[in-house]
Amino acid sequence: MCTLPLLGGCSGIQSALDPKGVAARAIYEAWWVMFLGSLVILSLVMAMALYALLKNPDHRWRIGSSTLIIGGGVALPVITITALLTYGVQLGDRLTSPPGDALKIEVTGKQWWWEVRYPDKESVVTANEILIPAGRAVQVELTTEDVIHSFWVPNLAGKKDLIPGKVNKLLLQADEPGVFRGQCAEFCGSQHARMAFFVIAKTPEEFERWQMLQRQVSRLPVNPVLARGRDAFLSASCGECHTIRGTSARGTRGPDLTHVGSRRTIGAGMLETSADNIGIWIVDNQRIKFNDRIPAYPKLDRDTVREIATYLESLQ
Ligand code: HEC
Ligand SMILES: [Cu+2]
Repeated sequence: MCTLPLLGGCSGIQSALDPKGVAARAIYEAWWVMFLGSLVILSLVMAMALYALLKNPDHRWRIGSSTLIIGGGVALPVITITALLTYGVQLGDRLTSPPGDALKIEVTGKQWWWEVRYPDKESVVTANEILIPAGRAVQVELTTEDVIHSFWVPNLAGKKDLIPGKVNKLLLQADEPGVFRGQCAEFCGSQHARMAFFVIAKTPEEFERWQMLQRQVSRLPVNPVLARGRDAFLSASCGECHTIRGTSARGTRGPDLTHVGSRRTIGAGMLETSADNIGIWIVDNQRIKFNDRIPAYPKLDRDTVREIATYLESLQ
């Protein structure tokens, strides 16, 4: 009974047993093949053990014959493991080699967030959010700027490490539009568990529209509050680490904020995007994500923080 609540983890969000894409379905199949296969073998072994324990000793020779020992102990494992290996290698190929016309997306792991670039559309750079067109194969090229991370969106694909100096490829394809949560799956430092992201599958038209918007430079402030927010952002040297295209902010150590207001969350899944939460993040990010590479700004006065936050939220 006590395992019942655990089974709840087998469905829905971030579950490999609820596949919503091509690669995830192949892995799901493999999971069942291995699970059922091991169940058959376990039952056989258990049946023989029970036979040996409970049957009259005079009959035990039946399961001790050398044919059975060589057949079951050598031949059977060789055959099943070879079959499984062939199946596994073929499956692995299917999961890593997408078709030639696949959309390319570059993802770089950083302590502790994800930078996402669309190399076909030079200026599209975002963070912790990967928009893809549903139904189309996407080749994600994974690398890291610091330590090893691991990219895992269980509903869509297998797990793949991001390794310094190396580019790993992964096929991502969603059947239908939807939002799929992903998570760094390799311990990469103290805030490893707070390194989430979302893959958002859109219809091809919505995806095109999104890309068009993302290519544009940042929105101009349309009222004095937003203008003060932008100026405060620039004079607080946030631009040392952040880029807002269309302003003098060109830093690259933190996420590109040109369209930060259009993202679902900030801080790699930590807070929902809203002016209030951006304000909280600016003042208190070291409490939200201790040791993170953004300094906290407890000394900025409340009004300034609110103006910066309102400005950033307006960057749709
Ligand atoms: C020393 C570099 C640095 C400076 C200076 C800096 N940031 Fe950041 N900022 C970062 C890093 C790194 C992250 C990513 C943190 C994470 O998600 O773990 C970040 C994240 C953010 C985010 C969340 C973005 C997202 O998409 O998740 C906002 C908003 C933000 N910073 C605003 C500011 C503001 C406003 C200032 C100036 C008051 C500022 N930052 C100064 C490095 C910096
Ligand atoms: Cu990580």
